Amino acid sequence: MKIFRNARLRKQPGLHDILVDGEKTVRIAPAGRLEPAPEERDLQGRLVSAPYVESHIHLDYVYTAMTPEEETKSGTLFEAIDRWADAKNSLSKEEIKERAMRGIRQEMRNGVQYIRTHVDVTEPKLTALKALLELREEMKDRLYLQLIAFPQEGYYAYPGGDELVEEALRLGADVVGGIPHYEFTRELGEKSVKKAFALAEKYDRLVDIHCDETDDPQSRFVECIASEAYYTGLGSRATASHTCAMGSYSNAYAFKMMSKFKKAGINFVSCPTENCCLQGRYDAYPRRRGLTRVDELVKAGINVSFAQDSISDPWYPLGDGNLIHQVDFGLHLAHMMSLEEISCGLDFITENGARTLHIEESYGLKEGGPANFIVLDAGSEMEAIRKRAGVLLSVRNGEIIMEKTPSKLVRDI
Ligand code: 17E
Ligand code: FE2
Repeated sequence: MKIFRNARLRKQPGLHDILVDGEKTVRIAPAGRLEPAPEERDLQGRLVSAPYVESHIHLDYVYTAMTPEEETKSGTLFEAIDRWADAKNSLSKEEIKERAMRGIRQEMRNGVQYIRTHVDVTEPKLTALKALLELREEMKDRLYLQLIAFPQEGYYAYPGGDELVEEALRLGADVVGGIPHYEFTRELGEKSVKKAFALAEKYDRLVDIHCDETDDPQSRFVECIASEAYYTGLGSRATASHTCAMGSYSNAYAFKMMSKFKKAGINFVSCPTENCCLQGRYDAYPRRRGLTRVDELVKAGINVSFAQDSISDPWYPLGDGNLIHQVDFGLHLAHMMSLEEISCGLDFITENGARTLHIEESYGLKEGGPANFIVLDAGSEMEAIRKRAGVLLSVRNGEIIMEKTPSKLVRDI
């Protein structure tokens, strides 16, 4: 038995004590009411949250940012995809595992315990997928890792892409991916979305599609995802990632679609730092922000999570796996600055992400649930977001798997 005392819980007044027995959270009581336990720890009023959920990253790409001669010059998505196409065929499984593990460690040091990663399967040997399947198994006690069979170069734009996605599902990928805006035509993009949903039905998997990652307001594959999710009944098992073009749609079209999204029950993932850097590249001023309509989706009651997308790859040279930065950027770029919106900011990287991953049942800090939680270096949600607070402690199945000391002012002004 262990007690973590004086925790500030999200969205609840006062302080609480958390009693852990083995791998489970057995009681959460107002502070001071629980009998002493053999192991105790005073959290001193710090904010406790369910662990962070990384709902969109490319772990096979991390730490591949190019040398200066090779770096992506235009800053656009399409140049980065071309660069990656040149580089990827010579990578070994061991090298991918080593980099992906560095990415995982970086994220876990910042409070992440659940990751959904895209894995590029447009490579004939499926080397990256095999690397990530091994890591999923090796890490399973410490990390929940979900793998997306993601055809970076398309189902059809890459010859045999559709068959490689299916082979990846047979090998054990959890989620079907796609990239309709990269196919040659609207028709082929539509066909790829239909294929993704057909595969999800055939293999009983989730769907998460890179969708409309462009400023082009003509890119409307999000309607195909909503329609397929609705008519197949896959609903909340489906996710549209990026949907940047929604920031450029007319209000009339966006308004029509909001009710369709709601009916279909699909999830959205926005990657604030990545989207604002990759988009707007063909604009002079005024320059678009590149994000989907986060505030409007949230107001319409549609699930949105924020995610990292890249750590140092041809798409984006920065990124540190600390998801509170995505909340900070996302709230700013989406104009979500009311006290209520800021206080709910952590939802984007916790419970909203868990809904997207379809893990709500086992997720969250609750009596009878797994003892998985993190402790932030802040006394409230508002303070956590304002200071972009770090994570000091990560507890998984009752064990402390990561611990940091708070940063300390050694000499004041
Ligand atoms: N691939 C893609 O299509 N879009 C991205 N933002 C990244 C990889 C990082
Ligand atoms: Fe992505």
